[in-house]
Amino acid sequence: MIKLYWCQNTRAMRALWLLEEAGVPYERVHIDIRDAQAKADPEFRAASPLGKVPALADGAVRINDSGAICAYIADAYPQAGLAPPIGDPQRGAYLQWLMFTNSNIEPAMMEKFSALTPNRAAHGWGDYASMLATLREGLQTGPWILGGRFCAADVMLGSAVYFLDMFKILGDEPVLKAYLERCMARPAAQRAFTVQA
Ligand SMILES: N[C@@H](CCC(=O)N[C@@H](CS)C(=O)NCC(=O)O)C(=O)O
Repeated sequence: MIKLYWCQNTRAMRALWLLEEAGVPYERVHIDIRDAQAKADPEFRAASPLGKVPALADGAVRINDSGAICAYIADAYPQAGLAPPIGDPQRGAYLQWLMFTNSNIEPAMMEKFSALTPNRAAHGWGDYASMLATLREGLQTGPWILGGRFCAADVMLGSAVYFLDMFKILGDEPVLKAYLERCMARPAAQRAFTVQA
């Protein structure tokens, strides 16, 4: 059975949300990321050498990146319909948006927090404003990033928008706020975001 190393109010919510969407059995293992002893647990470190959550163990498989974990779960359980299969015309757009959170939103968010001067040409993520504009444009049609079909990329993007909103750096973004509301209204998201250690 899948073992998910998790801590509340962290990026681990993404993996938990996707497991809930998939409706597959899993074991949730709480790792308090503020507790050095808990993070030193050898089984946890085998799955997460950096000592970060989420991390996943499934048989011999070990993954420690939320995007990779979401990709793995969506592909491992095709019956849940959370990823367009290889050969599907939407597979390319799916992969692009699945990666967008960790490759664009996260670094742009950290740049914003650190008040760094963006260098659009040198930085792979452009800058905060162009990242937001790209996401807004992608969600213009909606309701989900691939249109009518909810997928694992929505879990990655929805949880990222959740953090932007929580950190009060989202700004006046009606399209993104409406998307966030749709995401949070999903029963699987509610379960994942409210569960306690
Ligand atoms: N790129 C990783 C980032 C994971 C990450 O930064 N997790 C934070 C919590 S949100 C963490 O575990 N921090 C604890 C630490 O670094 O000690 C992912 O998306 O999974």
